[in-house]
Amino acid sequence: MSYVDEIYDRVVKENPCEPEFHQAVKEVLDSLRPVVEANEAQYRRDALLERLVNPERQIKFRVPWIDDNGNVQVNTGYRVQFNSAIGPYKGGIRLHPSVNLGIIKFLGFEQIFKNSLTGLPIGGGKGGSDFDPKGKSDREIMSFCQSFMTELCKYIGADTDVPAGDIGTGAREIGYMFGQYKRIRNVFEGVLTGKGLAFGGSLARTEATGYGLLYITEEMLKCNGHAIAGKTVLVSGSGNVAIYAIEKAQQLGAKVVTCSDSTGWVYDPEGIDVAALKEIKEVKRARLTEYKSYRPNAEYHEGKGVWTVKADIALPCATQNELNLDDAKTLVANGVIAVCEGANMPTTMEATEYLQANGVYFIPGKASNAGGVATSALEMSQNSGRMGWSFEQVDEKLRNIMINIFHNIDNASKKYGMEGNYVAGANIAGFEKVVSAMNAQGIV
Ligand code: NDP
Ligand code: 2IT
Repeated sequence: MSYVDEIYDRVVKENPCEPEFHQAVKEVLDSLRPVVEANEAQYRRDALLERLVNPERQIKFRVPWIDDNGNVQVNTGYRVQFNSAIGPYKGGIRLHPSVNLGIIKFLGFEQIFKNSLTGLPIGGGKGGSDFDPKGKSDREIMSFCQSFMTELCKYIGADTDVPAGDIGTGAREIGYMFGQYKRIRNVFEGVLTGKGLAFGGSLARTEATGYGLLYITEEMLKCNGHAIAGKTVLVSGSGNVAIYAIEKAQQLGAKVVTCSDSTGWVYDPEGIDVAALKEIKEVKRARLTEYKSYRPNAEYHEGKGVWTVKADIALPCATQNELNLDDAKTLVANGVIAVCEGANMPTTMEATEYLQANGVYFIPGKASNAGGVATSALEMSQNSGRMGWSFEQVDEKLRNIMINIFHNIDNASKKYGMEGNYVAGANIAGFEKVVSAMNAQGIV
């Protein structure tokens, strides 16, 4: 049996009931076959793949907090410190009832390669909790965040592990966590990114993931002879990534006609009203059902349906496995030319293969949503240097990073005879830097 297959089988056996982690590992290992085969004897001797798929450390802890009725609630917290070969662990904190160890491991594993692709010195990690922020008061959110950080602060630090936002964790949660870290550890340092601008946050971090997604999409289309201006775009989700993806797509001259949340989706044939979306989601923290009161000509539908609308480009920006084989078939039948992932692993493996087999340009999240973590690394640099850059400076760096990522993954796909396969290109290019650092640092 090949080394790659052996390792995949072991991952499935040794990490039962973690299907998302298996999926993320399978996608990466399948892409790495040509590289692994060319170096098999050395990689086997050094147990390189065994070390790659085993987190350096994983922490699981109790998070007790008091709700507004005076009752104690208990959630589970996680931090998986996956790989520090090229820098301190870096990755977000997800707060969602679906969180479990397997989800955090899939995200942490993806983060290793994503962070490598940014070209900046950051290792891979991820954390989170099964806490559900929906419907909680500010006081309850603070109570949870403080308790979560009371334990997490023992394991993180500006040069050790730097968490950030993800689903359910935005500026409010990062603020409460930062305050508690500072109080307990008595250090004011860049231990979290996505901070408020008044206490070390970076301009353009809020926009970075969505903007970065559009910068790489634009570059990829340009290099394949297409323009983004005039295209019709489907976006799913209506959170941080989706909102700023829509905003930048519109600035680049595209028309975005959909967005969604976990209860329903909107079709606005005149183009999504971003100001309305920001007010509904960022200010009121309300549901998308409210969108119709701002835009009477828009349609609101319960359930899932974004991918049924005819368009040129699809940008899944909500959550994992939200675009399946049936959706991929509908998109292809409707003439979509590109799918670029804003979320982490939103496209199932079968759907990805179908899209690629039908000539759809496909950029995987670890490349196309890397603008968020890249800008987090820029926030870390500004914090270490005790300075701040302008919005334009950060945005320009972000744009250059995304353009570099595209050429890096494009070149890697060509180098291994898989031109245009950006999944293989991203996995290989991300892996090469990590593996060279791991080799240089010996067996650790
Ligand atoms: P937010 O919490 O801001 O928004 C998430 C959006 O996705 C909401 O509209 C939410 O709807 C929807 N959603 C979440 N879970 C589900 C689900 N199970 N089913 C259907 N809809 C769902 O998160 P972000 O925008 O920050 O994150 C979105 C994706 O992007 C995630 O995959 C995240 O890992 C990834 N990502 C985020 C980065 C960042 O910088 N924030 C960077 C790189 C990747 P509802 O509100 O109803 O739950
Ligand atoms: O998935 C991701 O890359 C993020 N949620 C952002 C991580 C970060 O450290 O900014």
